[in-house]
This record gives sequence, structure tokens and C-alpha cells, in this order.
Amino acid sequence: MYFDPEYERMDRATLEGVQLERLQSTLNRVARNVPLYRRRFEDLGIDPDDFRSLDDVRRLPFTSKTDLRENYPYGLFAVPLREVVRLQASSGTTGKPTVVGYTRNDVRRWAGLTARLLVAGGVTRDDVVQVALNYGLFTGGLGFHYGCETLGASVIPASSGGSKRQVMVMQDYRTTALVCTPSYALHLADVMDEMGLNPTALSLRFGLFGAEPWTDAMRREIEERLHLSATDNYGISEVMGPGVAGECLEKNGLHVNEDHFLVEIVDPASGDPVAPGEVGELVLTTLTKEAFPVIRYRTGDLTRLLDGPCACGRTFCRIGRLIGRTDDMITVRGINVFPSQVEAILLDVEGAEPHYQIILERDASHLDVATVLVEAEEEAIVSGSISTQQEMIRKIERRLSSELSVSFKVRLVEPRSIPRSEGKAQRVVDRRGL
Ligand code: DLL
Repeated sequence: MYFDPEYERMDRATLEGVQLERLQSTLNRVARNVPLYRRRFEDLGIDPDDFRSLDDVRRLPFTSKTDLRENYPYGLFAVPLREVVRLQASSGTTGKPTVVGYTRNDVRRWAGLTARLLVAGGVTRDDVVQVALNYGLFTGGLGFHYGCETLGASVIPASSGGSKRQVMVMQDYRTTALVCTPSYALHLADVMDEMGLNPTALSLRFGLFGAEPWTDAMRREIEERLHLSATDNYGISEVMGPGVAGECLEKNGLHVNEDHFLVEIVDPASGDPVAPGEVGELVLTTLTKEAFPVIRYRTGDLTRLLDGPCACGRTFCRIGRLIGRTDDMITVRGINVFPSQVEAILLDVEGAEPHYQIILERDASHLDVATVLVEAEEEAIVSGSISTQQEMIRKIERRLSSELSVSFKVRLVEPRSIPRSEGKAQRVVDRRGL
């Protein structure tokens, strides 16, 4: 089953023709409307009309998260705000998040792309889809929601959290497909156990999971415990959100929606293309976005291109599971955080030192638990009363939670008790076994 058979099964030569045409029009759009790209193209003597082959893309400069930060909030938009009908955001490396915008056409195309992935993952218009991803600035909830409506499935906008209510809705509304993060799916399985509910009594058939790293072992556990077929979905707000790539029921890599995104895998250090099949950094160029096109965006995600055709009949290339990051970004319950964001908050709290370590664990019910060990100033530890220490802990926890949307547990530790390193400080200790 396909949502867009004409494109999803397009032969390679025709697809490349479509990509080249769309790339040319994107390059013209950004050269005309986005000062950063115009400047960079001029400096390098790049004329978008000279583009004759897809390989020419390598002549273009990369775009990084820093470029987005320096142009916060709207500096990289290629249309006036009047034409923007939606704004979403993703975490920034420090302080402010990154804002992304969509025109009416962008929203429509985005919905079509998540609809494709839903169909690839087994969902049809006869399904009842519970979207248990956060609805808000995060692209996950609304991204999949519109895809369900476009497909014609019945969507339950459950959003994230409230696990017992999620299970009750699943039972009463006879949910047949679940969309959430993989760790939340396992957590829901635990909640069902606690409630004495046997998942075989539910109507679940398919699960689309993503937004955070997971493993094949986790897939097997989710499938066995929830009695559904689970597929992996990748997306990134700066490029669009969910809808960039997703698995079909062959479960053998994620098909990239190549008629809308140009894929490159590069060596993170040199920026040169890696040999086919080698692991490198995923670099994406949008081919159809109007409001927020990005050229050669360094996603920071590590993966590789998989070889050979897929038995599902889709001709789009496949990438392997996302296996890590080139930077120190972490994902806690599906939300991205950079250690530098934690540091910026600590620097701002009196009595706290910017010496810290983030410990990531998974609790018995499969949820991420993030603890920040914070060195307190000598005074706060030695002469500070328990109540002032507790007040400081509460203050840091409140700020981390309200500014980063992640609930961290904070523990104050003695000055100089966090190991110092001669090179890069080890800011994150990840014990989640991913
Ligand atoms: O997480 C979009 C999304 C929502 C994808 C729902 C799938 C489902 P951001 O919040 O911008 O967007 O986070 C993007 O999350 O750069 C990866 O590091 C990580 N990530 C996303 N999907 C996967 C996945 C959404 N399937 C960042 N496996 C990316 C591993 C993933 N990591």
C-alpha cells in the first residue's frame, strides 16, 4: 500500500529529474529571499541557474544550527510572515530555541508526507490512530495529526502524558494504531500491566515510533508486549519534523521522502561524502519548502545509506537506524537538550557552579530519568542550611523544567567532586543502554 504511488515508486532517473528541478527552484528562492544564502552564494560565485546536476550540490556551503541561532527568530525565512500559517520550534544549543515556519502549502505537503509514513507503517483510513506525542511547539504531535486527517484515518489527539487516561482511551475508543516515542510505548505496556489489562484485549495493530534513539531489541519488546507491528520514524524540526523518513513494514531501514529532501551522508570532520554504505552525518536539503527551506543542513545525526531495492516496491533510498550524534545533544523522553543549555541555567543560579554532570537512566517503567549533579559553592554546602540547599535545588529544577521542558532531578554535590578532565569534560553519563 502506498499513499503517493506515483512518487514513492518513481524510477530513479525520473526522480532525479524531479529533484534537480526542485533544487533549482529552492536555490533561486533562497538566493532571492534569504540574505544569508544570497551572501554565501555570492561569495562563492554560485549562480543557482548554473546547476546542471545533483552532484553540484556539493559546491554549496553547509547550513548549521549556529546559522539558525544567529538568525533567530525569522532571519532565514524565505517568505514574509504574512504567508506563514504555522510556527514550531526545536531546541537550541543555548538559551533560545530555533523557530521554524510553514506556509499553507508547506503544511499541506507536510501532512501528505506523514500520511505516506503512516501508510508505510500499515495504517489505513479505517484505523483509529492515537497520537500520544506532545502537541505544541514540538513538531511530533501536530505533524502526525495532520497526516492522519489527510489519510482519512480517525485521529485521537491524545498528546503526551496521562498514561492511565491513554490506556483507557485506547481501550474504550478501540485504538488500532499508536504513535509515540518508543520509550513511552514501553511505559504504556507497564501501565497496562499495573492496571491488570491484557494488551491482547485491545485492538492495537500498528505502532509508529520515533523522535528518539532506540534499538531492535526494544522494537521486539514493544511488539511482543503491545501486540502490534512497530516501525521507526525519523524527522527533525529544522527540516520539517516527522515526515522526513520512515520504515515500511519490511522494517529494513527508513525510506527518505526523496522527492522532498535531498540526502547526503558526509564525514563529520571533513564534510566530504563517505563511501557508499559507510556511517556518516546525515545532511539534508529541502526541495519543496517555501517558508523555511534549508540548504545542506547538518543534522548532527549519524547513519548510513542502505544498499539495494526494498521488497515493498518503494524506490526511495533507505537510511539505517540513527545510531548517534556528532555533537553532545541528548534526547530525554523525546525532547532534545544540549548540555550547554543546562550550563547556561546553572551559571545564572546563585550558589551553583557551572561544574555539572548529567546522568541518564531508565527507570523500572522504561521512562528516562535525568539527574544533574551540580557542584555547589563551598559556602552553600558547608555553611548553608538544609533548607537553603533544598531551596536552591527547587529553583534549579523549576528553571530546567520551565525553560527546557525536561524534568531533571537535581543533586547538589561537594565542590570539586565531579571529575575534571584534561580534555573535553564528560558532561553526560548515559546508562540507558541505547
Ligand atoms: O523529533 C521529529 C519527530 C517527531 C520525529 C516524531 C519522529 C517522530 P526534533 O524535536 O527536532 O524533531 O528532534 C530531532 O531527534 O535530530 C534526532 O537526533 C532525534 N530523532 C528523531 N527521530 C529519531 C529516530 C523530531 N527515529 C532529533 N531515531 C533528530 C533516533 C531520532 N533519533
